[in-house]
Amino acid sequence: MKFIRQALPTLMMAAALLASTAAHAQFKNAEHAAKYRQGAFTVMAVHFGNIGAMVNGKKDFDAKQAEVDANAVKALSALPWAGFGPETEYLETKALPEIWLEKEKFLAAATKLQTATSNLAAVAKTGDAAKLKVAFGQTAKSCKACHDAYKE
Ligand code: ASC
Repeated sequence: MKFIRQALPTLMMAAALLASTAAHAQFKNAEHAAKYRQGAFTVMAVHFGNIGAMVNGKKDFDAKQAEVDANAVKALSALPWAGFGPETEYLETKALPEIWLEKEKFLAAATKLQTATSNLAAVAKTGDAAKLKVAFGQTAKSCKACHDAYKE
């Protein structure tokens, strides 16, 4: 158990690398890769926004819907990173050069988001709205940290 816990960050990085290699092969060119990552972020924001509306009282809380949304956020949060390949570095987007200058730091932040979204999905499954509000806040913090550092 202790070994697993110690090895977890390494295993997660390895999994992320594998996932990025797999997705990378599908891109036609740099523009396509950027469109892919932007699409993943766009869809993720819709589902994350649904949860936000529910936990902030702008929409009635629907546990089943929250679970669907959280599962979508979790799955989508694994995807965009493959779209930040070196060939996309010089495209004109809101992505800042620091992404490519500090790639390891950027990917560590991406891994942090995925930890937060895994927790979000696990909490959504319990149907506890108060706990989901907390998990939503933690995930939003992770989104924001990356936007502050890496998004124009
Ligand atoms: C959202 C959304 C984001 C994050 C971010 C959190 O709902 O679309 O990008 O939350 O604003 O600070």
